Amino acid sequence: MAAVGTWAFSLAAVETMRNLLAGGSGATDCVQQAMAELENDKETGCYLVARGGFPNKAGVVQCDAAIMEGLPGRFGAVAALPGVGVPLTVARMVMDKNAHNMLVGEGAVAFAKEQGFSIEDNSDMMTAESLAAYEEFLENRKSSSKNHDTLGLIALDRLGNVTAGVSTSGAPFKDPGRVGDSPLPGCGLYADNRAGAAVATGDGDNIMCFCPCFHVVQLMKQGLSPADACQSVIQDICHRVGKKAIFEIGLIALNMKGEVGAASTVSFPYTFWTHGMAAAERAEQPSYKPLN
Ligand code: SD4
Repeated sequence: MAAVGTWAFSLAAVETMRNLLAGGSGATDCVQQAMAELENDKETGCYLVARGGFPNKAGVVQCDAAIMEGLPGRFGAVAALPGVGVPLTVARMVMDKNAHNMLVGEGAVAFAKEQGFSIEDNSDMMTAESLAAYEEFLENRKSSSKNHDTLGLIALDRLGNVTAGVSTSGAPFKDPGRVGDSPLPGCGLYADNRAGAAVATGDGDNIMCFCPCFHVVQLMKQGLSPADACQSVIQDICHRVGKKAIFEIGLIALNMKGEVGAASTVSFPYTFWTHGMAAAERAEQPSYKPLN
């Protein structure tokens, strides 16, 4: 059993997953429940997660979220979804109950309503801070926010099932309808019970061009450790784009032995717990230094 999360603020979520895993919960329930607690918390919205996240250019908080199990074909996602404090729960319902795997915008809203969610006013998704940041954006027409957070979680349960989940309000002040890497399979997340799982965070418009999570999981399948797999993918991206064009991307991976690894183009804090540890801990992955 093991659990990991992106960025330092994921510690509470990894602790939640540790408790649930120890109590016998399945990986998907762990990821969903731990994610929901932080998604719905206005305090963590400033990390670009659901309620309290930054709105788009039109002032509306639109969220992307996805969940993938390590069993083949088990994936669900929503994108550009407004008015729901727990977008990953809707993504899970898409996986479990819808004939399709990804719903966006109005279609995602209609499905969420069908499932019993009430679509909240945008004002309930905002905080005083996100409103102030939006007003500043309207004045300057550019974002002063350098935030590239996003909550990515992975859990490995006692039955050997691995699940990855990602939730984000996306790039601050994005165009309405913009979809980032987070809900795209292989880009923001990937899971395979024969190898492990990976999640990504950072500049989604660039990340989605490289399918980095799929790549990490394939390398783990070939025998690389999570750390070496993440490092190899970051190295490959750096070689392809060159030092000047390198963008923000952080990867974290977990294999079926419960080993954890990360790599990133920026200094990247993450949190993890593996069976035998008394509590979840923080770790810091130093930035990868490209040679060319
Ligand atoms: C995205 N990776 O939508 C996410 C969140 C983020 O700047 O970092 N946005 O691109």
